[in-house]
Amino acid sequence: MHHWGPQLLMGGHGVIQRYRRFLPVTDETCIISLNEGNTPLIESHNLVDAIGGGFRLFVKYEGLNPTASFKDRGMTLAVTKAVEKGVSAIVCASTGNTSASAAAYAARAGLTCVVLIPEGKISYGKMAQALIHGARTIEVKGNFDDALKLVRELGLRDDIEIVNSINPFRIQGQKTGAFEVCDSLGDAPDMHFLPVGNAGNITSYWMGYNEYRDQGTSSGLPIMMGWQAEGAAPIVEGRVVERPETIATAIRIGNPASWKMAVKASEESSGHIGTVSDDEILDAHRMLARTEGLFVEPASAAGIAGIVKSKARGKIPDGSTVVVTVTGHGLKDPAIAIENSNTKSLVVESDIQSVLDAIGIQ
Ligand code: AN7
Repeated sequence: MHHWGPQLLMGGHGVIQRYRRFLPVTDETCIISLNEGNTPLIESHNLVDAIGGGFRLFVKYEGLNPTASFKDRGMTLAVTKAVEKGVSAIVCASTGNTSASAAAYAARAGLTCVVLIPEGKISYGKMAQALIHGARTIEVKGNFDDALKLVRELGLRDDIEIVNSINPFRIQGQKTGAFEVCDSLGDAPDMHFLPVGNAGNITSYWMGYNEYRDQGTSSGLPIMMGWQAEGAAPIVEGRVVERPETIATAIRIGNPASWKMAVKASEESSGHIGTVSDDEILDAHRMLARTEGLFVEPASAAGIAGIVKSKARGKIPDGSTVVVTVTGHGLKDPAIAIENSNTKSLVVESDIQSVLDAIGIQ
């Protein structure tokens, strides 16, 4: 029998409902959800074969969240808690996905949303999302790190809540990604690959894997393998990067907020945070689309590029179970996809012979 109570109608079947015993909510909490999470974990034989075989690979396809990135897992909790606290507005700095998610959840909750984005440096799809959901969209003449500094100042006010991952509820919500991986596989994987920008997600996964292990739901912990773009690799270089540059605009970040936590995850798990070049990112972007039919945005392909690199260096032991989180959908950035496809559409006259000629068959 269904109970269409107000909480279920608002809360749906998102990650807070499913993992509420691990999250800071009560029976009274009004959950703001768009039914995020429960994304597919897709075994990818073709890609493994293409890079030399020897291990099992599962792709956590986070582009299938409501706003087409993993950010929704943390945003449902951050906005739920902002409403509980009684603020009227939320604010974030973003390379595009956090702002898209914040804008959507704020609309759902009836809150004002302010987003600060680096001028000219977020993809077209993400800009569309901020605008269509009615966020007050401010392009800052600077990069993400400059925008986050401004947001920290705005957050000092009582009436406005920061929903960047410096808000601990974001990390709490995002840890559900690790829970879902363990629930799907029946245990934790041996290795977990993912891109690293502001370093919130690697922090979240490590927290989630640890909580499941500590309460006995899973038996072990994965080796955490994080990947930064070569031109935006502060954690790898051990210094703030003043002018980060990469084609993967989502991870164009020079001073990550969760820097220390990312290093902790890497060290405690005997893992690694490394770099991949823009060319390696683009190759991985195309390879995943061609071999598996999975379309992701360039930043998400950084984790795939990390797998290719690690395999080539003999860092993935034979027989390993490997998971990679691909963080955002390919349609976020169609311009790059068209450029990176290395192919063109053909324009022909509207007759069968022209079409046959174009296809190259008689
Ligand atoms: C597709 O939206 O920082 O290391 O402001 O959009 O948790 O920051 C996005 C980051 C990876 C990096 N993949 O995750 C933002 C933002 C995609 C992303 C990352 C982001 P974190």
